[in-house]
Amino acid sequence: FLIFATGLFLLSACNSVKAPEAILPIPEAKQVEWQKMETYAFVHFGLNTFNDREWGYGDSDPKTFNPAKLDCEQWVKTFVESGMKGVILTAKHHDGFCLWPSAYTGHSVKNSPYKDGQGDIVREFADACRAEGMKMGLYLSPWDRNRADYGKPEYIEYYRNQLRELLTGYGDVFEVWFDGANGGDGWYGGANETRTIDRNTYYDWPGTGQVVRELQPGAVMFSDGGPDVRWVGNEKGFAGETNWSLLKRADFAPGAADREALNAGQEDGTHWLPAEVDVSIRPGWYYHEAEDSLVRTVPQLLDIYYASVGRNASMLLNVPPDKTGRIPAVDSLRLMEFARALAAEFSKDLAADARVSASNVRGHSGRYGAMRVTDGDTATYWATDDDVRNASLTVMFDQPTVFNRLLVQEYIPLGQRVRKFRVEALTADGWRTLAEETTIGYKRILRLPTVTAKEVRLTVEEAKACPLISNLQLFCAPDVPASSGGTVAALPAAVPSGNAVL
Ligand code: FUL
Repeated sequence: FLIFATGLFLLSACNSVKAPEAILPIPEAKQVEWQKMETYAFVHFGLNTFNDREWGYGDSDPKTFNPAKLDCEQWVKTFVESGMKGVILTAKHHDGFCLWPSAYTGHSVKNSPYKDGQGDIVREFADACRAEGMKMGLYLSPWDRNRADYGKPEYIEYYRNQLRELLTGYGDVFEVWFDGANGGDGWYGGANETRTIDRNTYYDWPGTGQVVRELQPGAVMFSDGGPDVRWVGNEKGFAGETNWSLLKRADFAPGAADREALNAGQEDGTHWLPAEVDVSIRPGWYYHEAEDSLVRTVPQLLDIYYASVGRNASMLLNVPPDKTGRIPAVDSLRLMEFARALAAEFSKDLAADARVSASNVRGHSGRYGAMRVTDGDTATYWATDDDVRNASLTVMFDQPTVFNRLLVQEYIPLGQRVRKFRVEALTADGWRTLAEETTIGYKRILRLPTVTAKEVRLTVEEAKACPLISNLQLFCAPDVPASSGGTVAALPAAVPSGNAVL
C-alpha cells in the first residue's frame, strides 16, 4: 500500500507542476511542420535554360524550349535519394514563360515544340512528387518581363488568375515562393522599357496572400517578409550565427528589406518568421554548360548545411536540369556524395546511451527532467522553473569519449527563448570551453574541435524565459577536407541506388 500511495503522490506531484507558458510570438503548426523538413530542393527550369540566360528579358521565343528527354521522375528521385523532403519548381520566372499551359497567356509550353504544345511540365512534376511522396512547392515570379500590362492594375488580376490555376490544378502545395526581384527593364509586350513599381503597394500582397490561404491553407508563403517564411538576406548559403525566428513583419516587403535583419531575425520581432536559405549548387540558378566544372563540392555543401540547418534555418538547394530536361550526372552524383557525407557526420548519437543531469528541473518533475533531451522524442523537453534562466545539462559518459559535433534543439511550439549558451567538456586537463554561442531555435549544430571527454556540459546563460530543450545529441564526425579542397576522394562511392537516377 505504501508503495502504491507513494506512487500516487508522485504522480499527482508530477501532474500538478504547471506547464511552461508560451513566450510570444509562437509558430503556427504548419510552420513547425515546414521547419522539420530541413532540406529541400529548388528547380530553376524554363526558357532561360535554352537561351543561356539567368534573367530572360521576356522576349525569348517559346519555340526554343524543347527538352527532348524531360524526366521529372529523375529530378524527384534524385532529391529523394539525397534525403530531401520537398522540391520547389519555377512554374514562371521573371521572363514570364509558363511551364504549364496557362489559359491566360500564349507565352508558355503551349507554343513550344515540347510534346507538340500538348505538354504540361507542372503536371509531370506534380505527378512525380506524388509518386515519390515528395512535398511540392511552386515559384510564380511576381515580376513578368513578357507582359504588356506589367506595372498596371490589370497585371495583378493576371497574376492572381495564374496563382489560382497553379493552386487548384495540381494537388497539395507545401510552399509558395514569391521572390523579391521586382520591376526594371523588360520586353513588356514589345515596349522595351524600364518600369518601376511601388514594391510596398503594387502587388497588394495581403490580397494575393488571401488567394493562397483560401486555396492551399496548408501552404507556407515565402518572401523577404514572409508572411510565413522569410528570406535569409543573401543567396550565398548562410544564416546568421545569431538567428531568431522572429521579425517585425510589417517593416518588410518583397524586394524592400533590410538584409542584416533578415539574416539574424529580430529578438523582439512581432511575428514568427523563420529563415530559409536559398542557394544554388552552381554559380547560376539556371543550367549553363560553362558552369559544369563549378558544381559545389561536398565540403562546400556541408558548410552550407551547417550554416543553414545548423543555424536554425532550412536549406533550399537549387539543382537545375539541363537542356535535355534531366539533372546532369555531375550534380546528381554530387548530391549522392553529399547525402553520404551527411550520414557520416551524424552516424551515431553518443549522448543517447549516456546519463544526463540538470542543474534545475521544473518542479522536480520527471516530466521535465534532463532525460527528456535524450529520449529521441522532440515533443518532450527539459524545462527549468520559471525564474531560472541560467541552467545546465550535463552528459556523463561511462568511458572517455571522442566527439566533435553538438546538436541541440529548443521546443519551439512554446517560442524561441535561448539568447546565449556555452558548451564545455571535461577532458583529462579539466573543464574546457568549446563554444560560446547565442541562439538555438529549432535546431543548432556546432562543429567543435575534436576532444576526448568524460562529461559534456551545455549551459544556457541567458534566455527570454525558462529554457525548454527538446533534444541534445553528440557525434564524432570523420575528418572532411576543408571546403577549399574541392575533392570528395576521401568519401565512399555514391549509394548504389543513386545510380538509378543518373
Ligand atoms: C531571385 C531571382 O531574381 C533569381 O533569378 C532566382 O530565381 C532566385 C531564387 O530568386 O529573386
